[in-house]
Amino acid sequence: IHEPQSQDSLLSLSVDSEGLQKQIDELSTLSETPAPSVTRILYSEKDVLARRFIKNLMGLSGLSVREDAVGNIFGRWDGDEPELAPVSTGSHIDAIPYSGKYDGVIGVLGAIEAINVLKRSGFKPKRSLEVIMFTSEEPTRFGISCLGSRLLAGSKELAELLKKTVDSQNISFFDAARFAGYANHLQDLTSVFLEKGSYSAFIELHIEQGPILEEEATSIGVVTAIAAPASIKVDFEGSGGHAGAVLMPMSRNDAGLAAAELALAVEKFVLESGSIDTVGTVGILELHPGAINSIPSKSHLEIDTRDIDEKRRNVVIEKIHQSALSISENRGVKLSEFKIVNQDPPALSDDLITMAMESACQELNLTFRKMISRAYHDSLFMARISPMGMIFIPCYKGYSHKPEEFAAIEDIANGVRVLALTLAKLSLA
Ligand code: HGY
Ligand code: MN
Ligand code: MN
Ligand code: MN
Repeated sequence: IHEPQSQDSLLSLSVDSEGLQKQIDELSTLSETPAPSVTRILYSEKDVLARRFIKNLMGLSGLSVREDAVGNIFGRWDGDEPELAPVSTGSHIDAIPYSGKYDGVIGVLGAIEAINVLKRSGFKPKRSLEVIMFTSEEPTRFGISCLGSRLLAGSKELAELLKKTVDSQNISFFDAARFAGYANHLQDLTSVFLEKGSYSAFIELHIEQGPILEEEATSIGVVTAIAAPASIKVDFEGSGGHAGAVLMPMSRNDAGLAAAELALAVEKFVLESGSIDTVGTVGILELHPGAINSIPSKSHLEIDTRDIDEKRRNVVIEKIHQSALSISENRGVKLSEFKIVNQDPPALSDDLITMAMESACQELNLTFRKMISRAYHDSLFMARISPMGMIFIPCYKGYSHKPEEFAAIEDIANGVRVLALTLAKLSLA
C-alpha cells in the first residue's frame, strides 16, 4: 500500500540554507549576554521567547505542536500509518553562559528544516515524524544535565529530586517552570515519562564539538557511542579569619587551598587513568566570603569527569572521593558535602540507524566517518527508551561552549540532508 518513494525525488533534497542561517542568527539574539556570545538559561525570559520562536517555526512547517509538564516541545508530522511508533529527531536550544549559537540549535532548527526538505520533495511518511526540543540539556540552572530527556527516559529519582530543587537564587524548580508557563507543584512529573518503544528511532544532528571532522575534511560523523558523564559537588569548611593576623603555622584550615588541592588531584587522576579518553574539569570553584583579606572559610567546587569506559571513569570518581577525605584530614577542614550528582553509563548507537545514515551519506555523495561523542547529549538518555543515532557535522577548530563556536552553513546543510534522508528511510521501515 506504500508505493516506493522515487529515490531521485528524495535525492533532490533542497535545503533553504539562507532561511536556516537567518533562523540561527535570529535565535542567537535571544540571549542574556551580548553577541557574539549566547547565554540562554532554562525558563528565563529569553528562553521563553526562544521557545515561542521554535513553536512558531514548527507551526509554519505544518507540525502539530504539544508540550509536556516541564516544557519538552514536540512537533509531529502524521504519517500514513500513525499507529506505528514514530521516528523522532531533535536537540536543545538552551545555552550555557557565554557560549555559542550552534550547540544544540542546529539539531532543532535543522530538524525542522529537514521536515521542510522532505515536504518540498513530495515525500509522504509512513511512520509519523516527530521533532523534539528538549527542555534543558545544559546543567546551568539546576545542576542537572539533560533534565528533559532524563525525565522522558523515566528517571523516577529526578521526578522526586525536582520537588526540592532550587537554583542559585533559591528559586524552586516549580516556581521557575511556572514562570515559563509549565508545571506547577501539583503536577506529577511522572506524566513526562515516555514508554519504551514510543519511537522506532531517535536521531540527533549536532556539531562535533571536537576538531576531527574539520581536520580530516570529512563532511559527516556517524556517532557510534556517547561517553559516560559524571558530575560531583564538593564543599569544604574551614575556620576563615583575618588574612593578616592569622600566621601560617597557625591552624589556618584554609578551605580555598583544600579546593585548590582537590582540583589539582582531579587533573592528576585523569592523567594517570591510562587512557586519553578520560577527562576531568573543575568548571566551578567558589570561595566564601571571597574577600582578598579574608581566609576562605568555605569553598564550593563542581567537578565534571567523563570517559568512554564507565569503569575507568568510576575509578577516577573513587580516587577523587578518597582525596577529598584525606585533604579534609590533613588540612583540618570539614568535608561538608561530597555529592555525586550524576554518574551515567555511556550509550551505544543502534546499528540499523547508523547503517541508514551511512547509506544516506553515500547516496548524497558525502564523506563520512564513524566516531564517538565525547560530549553528552539528550541522545544519551533517549537511548534508554529508543534505538538512537547521532549525526555530527564539522565545527571551526572543534570550538564549543565559547563564543567562537562556528559551523559553516554548507556543513549544516549537509547534516540536514543526511538527517532528512535518514528520517525518510526509517519512516518507511
Ligand atoms: O557538556 C556537554 O557535553 C554538553 O555539551 N552539554
Ligand atoms: Mn553543550
Ligand atoms: Mn549540545
Ligand atoms: Mn580590616
